[in-house]
Amino acid sequence: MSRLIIVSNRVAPISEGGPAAGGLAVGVYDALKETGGMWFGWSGDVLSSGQPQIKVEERGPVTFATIGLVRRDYDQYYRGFSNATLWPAFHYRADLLQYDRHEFEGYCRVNAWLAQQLVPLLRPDDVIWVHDYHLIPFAQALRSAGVKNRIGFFLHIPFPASQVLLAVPPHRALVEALCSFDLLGFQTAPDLRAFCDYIVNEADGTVEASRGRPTVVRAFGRTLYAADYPIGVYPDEIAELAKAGERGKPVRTMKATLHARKLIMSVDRLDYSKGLVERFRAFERLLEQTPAQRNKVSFLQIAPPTRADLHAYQDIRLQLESESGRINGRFAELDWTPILYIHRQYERSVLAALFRTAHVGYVTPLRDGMNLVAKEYVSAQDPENPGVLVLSRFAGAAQELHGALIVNPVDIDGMADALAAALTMPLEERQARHRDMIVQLRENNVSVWRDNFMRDLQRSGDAALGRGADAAPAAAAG
Ligand code: ADQ
Repeated sequence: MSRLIIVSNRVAPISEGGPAAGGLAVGVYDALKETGGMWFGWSGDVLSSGQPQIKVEERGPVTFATIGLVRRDYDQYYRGFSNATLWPAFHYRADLLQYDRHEFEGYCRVNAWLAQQLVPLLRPDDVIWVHDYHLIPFAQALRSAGVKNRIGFFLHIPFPASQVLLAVPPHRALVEALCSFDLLGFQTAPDLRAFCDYIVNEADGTVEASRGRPTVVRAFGRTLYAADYPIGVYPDEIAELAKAGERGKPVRTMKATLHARKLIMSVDRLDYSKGLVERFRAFERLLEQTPAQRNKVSFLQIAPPTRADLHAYQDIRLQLESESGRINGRFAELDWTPILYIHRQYERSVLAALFRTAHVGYVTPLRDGMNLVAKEYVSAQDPENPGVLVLSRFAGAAQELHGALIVNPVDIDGMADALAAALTMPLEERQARHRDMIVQLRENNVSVWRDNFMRDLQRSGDAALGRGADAAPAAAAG
């Protein structure tokens, strides 16, 4: 069997059950620890002087190969083009997009440099799986260095509609770079459609979709495959963790604080794409419009800050602190604080146990590639007495979790209505909705996600060799 090489911007070795803020780290590590292989990428260190050196470490079945970045590379590649240009644009926030040509050059330069670091570690039959928007030019860079291996790419965030992508000045160079991969994976069918739309209408390419098979894309002189592979979780493992944590200290403390009140719970990285301000306001609207819920429900928002050196992230943090203070000031009583807003990270086991305690999982991003929290919340529930998921239609997870109450995250009244409905939903309906979603989560767990992608990537070399549609591999998930 070929060795699997995972490449992602950040390599985050995570301990079993330990804290891991970031869906990519959770999904990728769960997938890699089963098959074994190598995980290559940035160590997270930023060097103020000296030349970064690659560090190779074996941990069980996984080899971690990591390297630091010098300050200028960090600023241009990571902080600049990846997170101030691509992240907002791909989350439909063209208003927050900043563009600097030097940063784009830095982004391409770092991709080429990282590819050069990887080349000596590669064997001829390795299969390379590159992850996410930081590394769009990575296959192009490997090809320039003479690498002939199969290379796939999975985009964890949404792929935007063409009219939004056109706002990123080097959009054509980016899509051309994507076409150097042998297989492109997207989270959902709408993301795949948006990519195909660009290929046909902006890049003079063609796409050949056939039911149950990856789409064959011909553009920029290459033939490749593209499909949707919704990332999953291991629902039964999460349920076990949640059950085991039920009598643990964090849950006991939480229950003591609640005094039999109901709990609405959200967990996110602190990011403007997660719709936190609108979510706080919808909770306020619930208390405003439904006086019976006052002092009967608390809202726990866990949101550890990320990318704190970017202005947009400092702004959202200030805005949320002001909103939670304002709403608490308006409704709090001596024995009740409506919003508990916490900045720290928790261990996965603690989060799972808290999810099980929560009557409502409140997951309302403005845009999200998938959103694993929605899947983790459902997995952690007690099937005999499950909570209700309130889920944004703009989270990729909404394509699969039809048992959730689906909301538009900018419709404050609509979200307040959904919260009220979730808090009073009869047991039978909660059980039926939960059953429906858990079946879906089991059918499409992380192993299925990885296996479907790997199966199609193994066969995708046929596309690179120009054998075209007849050689298209079997169906992708979802
Ligand atoms: P993220 O934007 O990071 O991931 P998400 O999918 O919700 O979003 O993953 C967050 C993960 O980090 C979850 O597993 C969650 O439990 C964990 N986490 C969050 N806050 C935490 C805290 N305070 N303590 C401990 N753990 C915490 C990106 C895309 C998503 C996509 C994933 C995976 O933006 O759309 O679902 O990749 O593909």
